[in-house]
Amino acid sequence: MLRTPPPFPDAAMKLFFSVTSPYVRKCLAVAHELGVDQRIELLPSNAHPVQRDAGIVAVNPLGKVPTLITDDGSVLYDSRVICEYLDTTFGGRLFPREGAARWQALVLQSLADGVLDAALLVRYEEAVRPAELRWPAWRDGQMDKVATALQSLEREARTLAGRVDIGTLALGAALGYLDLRFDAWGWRQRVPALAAWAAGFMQRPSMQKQWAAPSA
Ligand SMILES: N[C@@H](CCC(=O)N[C@@H](CS)C(=O)NCC(=O)O)C(=O)O
Repeated sequence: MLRTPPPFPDAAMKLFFSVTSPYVRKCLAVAHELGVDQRIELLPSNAHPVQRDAGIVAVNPLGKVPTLITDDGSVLYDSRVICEYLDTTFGGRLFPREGAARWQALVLQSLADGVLDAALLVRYEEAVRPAELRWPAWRDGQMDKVATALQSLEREARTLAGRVDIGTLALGAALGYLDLRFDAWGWRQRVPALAAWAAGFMQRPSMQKQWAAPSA
């Protein structure tokens, strides 16, 4: 009898997945750069800060995506740990091993993740929090974090040229999320030098690829 082939040939790792999560996208972009994204089975999930996903909580008490189950059954989170695990396991150089390049890449990842943290809080404020409980000044403070982070990157945009590391991949994921959720905010008009860098970087296959989990 013929068997239906598995949707992810040679899949050994499993990733709790959300199509819109920028942190998941960062991990999958790293996996793609390493040539192993097809080895990761994507598990449909519904991470949510209020209606929590029991399936994720069962393995990651924070209930967040991304959460990775490795081929030996270890559970890894958050996105920074997963990205470093993938790079180490599959012989990458996306995390420079030492010297100034290492700290430059890690700080850029922290800055890009900080943009995401602030943007996601705004997203939850607008999409999850009941209207009567919203606090516009708090939302504005979060968006100001995004703005000051991008202004800092604008001043340093020339240092991004030619780099493909965990910092620039995290930044690509962050800018992609601004496109997805905050298009009207117009980040490109605010930071033209960063936008010029992104116009090239976002053409990378790891930035262009769209992943989807099999339907449940
Ligand atoms: N620092 C974490 C952030 C992950 C995160 O906040 N993921 C969101 C989805 S984009 C989530 O799972 N939210 C559910 C929750 O806050 O409980 C990482 O880098 O992985």
